[in-house]
Amino acid sequence: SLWTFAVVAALSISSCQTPSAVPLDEAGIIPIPSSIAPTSGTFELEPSASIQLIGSGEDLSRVGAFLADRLRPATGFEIPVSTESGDLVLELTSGAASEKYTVDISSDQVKISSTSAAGLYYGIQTLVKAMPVAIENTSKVDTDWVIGTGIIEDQPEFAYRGSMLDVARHFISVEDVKHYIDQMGSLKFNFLHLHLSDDQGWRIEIKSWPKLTEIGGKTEVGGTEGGFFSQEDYVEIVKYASDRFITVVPEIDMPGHTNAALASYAELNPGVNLPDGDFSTMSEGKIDFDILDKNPEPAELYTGIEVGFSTFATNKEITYTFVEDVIKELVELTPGPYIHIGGDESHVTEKDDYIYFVERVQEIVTKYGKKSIGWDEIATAKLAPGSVAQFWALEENAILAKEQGNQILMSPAKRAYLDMQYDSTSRLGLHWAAYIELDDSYNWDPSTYADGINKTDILGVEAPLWTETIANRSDIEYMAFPRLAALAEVAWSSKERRSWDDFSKRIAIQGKRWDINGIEFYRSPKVLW
Ligand code: TNX
Repeated sequence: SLWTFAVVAALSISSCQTPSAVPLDEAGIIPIPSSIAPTSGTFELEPSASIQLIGSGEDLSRVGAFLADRLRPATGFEIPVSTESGDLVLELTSGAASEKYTVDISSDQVKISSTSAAGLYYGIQTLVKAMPVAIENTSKVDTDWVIGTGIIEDQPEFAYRGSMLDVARHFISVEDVKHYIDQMGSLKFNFLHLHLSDDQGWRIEIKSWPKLTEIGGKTEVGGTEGGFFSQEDYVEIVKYASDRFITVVPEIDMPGHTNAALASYAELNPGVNLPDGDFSTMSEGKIDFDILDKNPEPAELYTGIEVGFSTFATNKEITYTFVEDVIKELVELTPGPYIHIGGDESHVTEKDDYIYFVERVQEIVTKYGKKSIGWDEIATAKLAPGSVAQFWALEENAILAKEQGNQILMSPAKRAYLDMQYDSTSRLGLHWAAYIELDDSYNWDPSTYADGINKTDILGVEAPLWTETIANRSDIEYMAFPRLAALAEVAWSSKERRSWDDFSKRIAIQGKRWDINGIEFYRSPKVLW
């Protein structure tokens, strides 16, 4: 009949056409780019596809190889990389290096351009998120690799976009750190802060003070076996991160949060504390000054989750010898500009002693050519030029930093802490700061969050994952995802471009990617997954 003919004709016409693509602005790109201008065509990645590099340098070849490696497993295509004309073009343009990039998708070519390799890398991440989610598969999928045409222009809102892993409360293996770095890279984060020491564990080998890891690295929260990174492990992490344009910031938390070091070396302990002016109980009313010089007992290893009970002896030279040795070794392994000196919750350090300590430690960091980052309390001391205060709790400390002409890294515990429970039923996490549902981690603006702290005072945004309740990869994934993606967008995208309604749709697409990646993310009830 005529009707059958019409149906058959319609079917055969549609099967002859190029497969349709999702328009670029509905593809689910996270973080949302500065601008997306979709056009109505499609680009299809064919089995013969190749990558063309325009420009020169090792970094360019590296991102070329990265793109090919990213596309090969799921497509099964060969995807050679060369300077010959190709379907996927990576162009390093001249000009001052910036993270800004353009992705120009026409029906016969995709061109990513930037003045830096980092920018090209971000363009690659955007392109991958514009492709069908099947690209996440690690083995060949038979499908049409089609994307919508158009132009994407993009650049980050903040220079520092970070996440922190607390490898001290529970040790995290090199393999799991790398897995986390992969996700960070795909979300355009550029700083990984490693919290390498705390009361419950010392996690980085220091050759001049070997007992730190021999003793202080043994245990972790709950009394299970701890662990530590050898210097080779640490270098491997630094390299893996740097290949993804991520800079490692190592933290040695001090003078509080130091029980593991105090258990390893008795001489770092404050020892006998004479109450000011009250020596009446000393033998025959005479002060036995000898006792002040005697080595105190080492602290006991600690596997609980209380904070604020430990402190280095801030008045002994040995402490500064120790700190200098540690910083010196760390600096040799750390190409990035920052050393994080902790400084939080030093509740048993006298205020004056705390200030003296923080100022001296900053001097050591400066002497070795690096800048200090510290938790916001360090702003109660005199900050060295270029030191950064990491805001987590107290606005007044952020103001102190600003008044000294120093920048602030925004990690408000009520929004940016990945260890906070989503709600009272979350199987892991703490809730001393807040319950943080996905929309809470998304709906805030770093530039207006703290009174008196404006965009120009802010270096960037960091999402810390404390691990008191988090013991393995599955726990990390449940707490970090999907919130890490929300915080990536807070750090990268402008306030004008961000909208929860739109993000909630894009994160559902990201969820399909995570499912393919085997990432056990939290299925927030705020999203139609
Ligand atoms: C406070 S935030 C801490 C950490 C804990 C965290 C748990 C900060 C600078 N200090 O020692 O792990 O709360 O949420």
